[in-house]
Amino acid sequence: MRVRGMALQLTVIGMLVAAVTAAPEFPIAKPGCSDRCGNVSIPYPFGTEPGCYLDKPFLITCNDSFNPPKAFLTTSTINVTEITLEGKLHVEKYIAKDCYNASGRTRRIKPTLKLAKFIISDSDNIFVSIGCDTVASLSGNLKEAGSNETKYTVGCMSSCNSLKYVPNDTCSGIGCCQTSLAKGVDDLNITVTSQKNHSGILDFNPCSYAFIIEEKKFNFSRSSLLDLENVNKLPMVIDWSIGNNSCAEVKTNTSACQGNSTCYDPDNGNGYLCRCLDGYRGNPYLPNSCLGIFFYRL
Ligand SMILES: *[C@@H]1O[C@H](CO)[C@@H](O)[C@H](O)[C@H]1NC(C)=O
Ligand SMILES: *[C@@H]1O[C@H](CO)[C@@H](O)[C@H](O)[C@H]1NC(C)=O
Ligand SMILES: *[C@@H]1O[C@H](CO)[C@@H](O)[C@H](O)[C@H]1NC(C)=O
Ligand SMILES: *[C@@H]1O[C@H](CO)[C@@H](O)[C@H](O)[C@H]1NC(C)=O
Ligand SMILES: *[C@@H]1O[C@H](CO)[C@@H](O)[C@H](O)[C@H]1NC(C)=O
Ligand SMILES: *[C@@H]1O[C@H](CO)[C@@H](O)[C@H](O)[C@H]1NC(C)=O
Ligand SMILES: *[C@@H]1O[C@H](CO)[C@@H](O)[C@H](O)[C@H]1NC(C)=O
Ligand SMILES: *[C@@H]1O[C@H](CO)[C@@H](O)[C@H](O)[C@H]1NC(C)=O
Ligand SMILES: *[C@@H]1O[C@H](CO)[C@@H](O)[C@H](O)[C@H]1NC(C)=O
Ligand SMILES: *[C@@H]1O[C@H](CO)[C@@H](O)[C@H](O)[C@H]1NC(C)=O
Ligand SMILES: *[C@@H]1O[C@H](CO)[C@@H](O)[C@H](O)[C@H]1NC(C)=O
Ligand SMILES: CC(=O)N[C@H]1CO[C@H](CO)[C@@H](O)[C@@H]1O
Repeated sequence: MRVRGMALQLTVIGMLVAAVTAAPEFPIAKPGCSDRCGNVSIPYPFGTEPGCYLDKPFLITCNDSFNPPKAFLTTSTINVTEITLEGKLHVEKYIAKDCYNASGRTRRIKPTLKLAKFIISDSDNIFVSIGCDTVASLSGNLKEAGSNETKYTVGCMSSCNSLKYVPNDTCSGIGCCQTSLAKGVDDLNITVTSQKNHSGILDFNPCSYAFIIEEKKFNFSRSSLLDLENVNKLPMVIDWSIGNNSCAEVKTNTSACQGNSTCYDPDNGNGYLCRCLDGYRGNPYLPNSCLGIFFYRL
């Protein structure tokens, strides 16, 4: 009997989970506001039109001249692919390259990224450089609460004259090097250069590459040394939060967290985030949105 009861309970929970993950069953945008741009859902505090977003950093520019339309962070060229209510913004970022052929340099790209308000996620991303004649560096500004910005630099160097020394499928330091990021980076430059113009290795590695990438989406194989020449952008994660003050500093009544929700401090950067109380679901930044999960009919 008890076993039967438990099995039934499990089924009910299974159905609930299915019902909850199947569709966004609660409104995610303010009434009268658009909640998508092409394939990207836009939950408040983000929004695409005046009156639809919390304040300037949360503006998403939706460009309809693309099909499907593309979402950009504020008025920048930073391409947004996903926004989560848990404080993550998934974007696409250019990779740094220094490319050669037998006559010399053919192409050099040095991307910079300056975020007005948000922070590059140190828990989701890594810094990677790839190449067999490669010196890469990342220099960034660290923003810490209550102090001035400080600069930090990390570098990676790798050199290999034959593909056979490059382990396949692991970023081992030979032909591929990776490091973690510091907390609080909001502004960075990535540079990559070669020392010998890739001479003698042009057939399997014509370019040096460096980039920040979402760790989960990173895969290295020997063919990356060649194939990345044709890849321009890779996915990266940005941490967003509201305002400049922590939950403790924001008075309960002035925080943007609405009914049936609670305030919490992000792991990275200033500001605060909101979350529906346990057993409630909705957009905690919208009034009357966090409702008990039994409100949602199976
Ligand atoms: C994006 O939307 C288009 C139609 O608007 C659809 O064909 C395509 O599969 C979608 N892509 C993704 C990755 O969801
Ligand atoms: C949309 O993208 C096109 C092509 O890149 C560009 O010319 C145009 O200025 C963009 N429009 C807006 C509103 O950003
Ligand atoms: C934006 O990201 C999408 C999805 O990855 C990509 O297909 C597209 O080329 C990017 N657009 C621009 C303008 O960078
Ligand atoms: C190298 O590339 C340049 C332009 O990208 C081209 O003009 C030149 O012919 C190339 N040299 C060789 C040896 O392929
Ligand atoms: C690399 O190529 C540049 C021209 O692109 C040339 O000035 C330089 O001398 C070359 N260096 C080496 C080590 O071959
Ligand atoms: C990045 O480069 C720009 C222009 O070269 C410079 O003004 C800025 O201070 C650099 N930022 C960092 C974090 O090094
Ligand atoms: C920040 O910089 C300003 C001016 O450069 C200086 O007066 C102040 O003491 C610095 N604050 C900290 C916390 O280092
Ligand atoms: C390296 O790994 C890739 C991806 O797993 C695989 O497709 C390829 O065959 C491997 N190459 C060698 C030389 O083992
Ligand atoms: C946060 O601080 C920045 C710069 O100090 C300021 O421009 C901005 O208005 C502040 N934002 C809020 C919501 O207080
Ligand atoms: C918040 O608002 C409620 C009702 O308006 C009031 O009773 C309470 O004292 C306020 N709390 C603070 C910390 O301002
Ligand atoms: C809190 O949740 C309850 C139960 O779902 C709902 O009746 C109530 O309106 C919610 N309150 C707010 C302020 O959203
Ligand atoms: C960084 C990198 O090499 N990413 C590659 C991982 O694999 C996918 C699909 O195989 C490629 O599209 C990426 O470029």
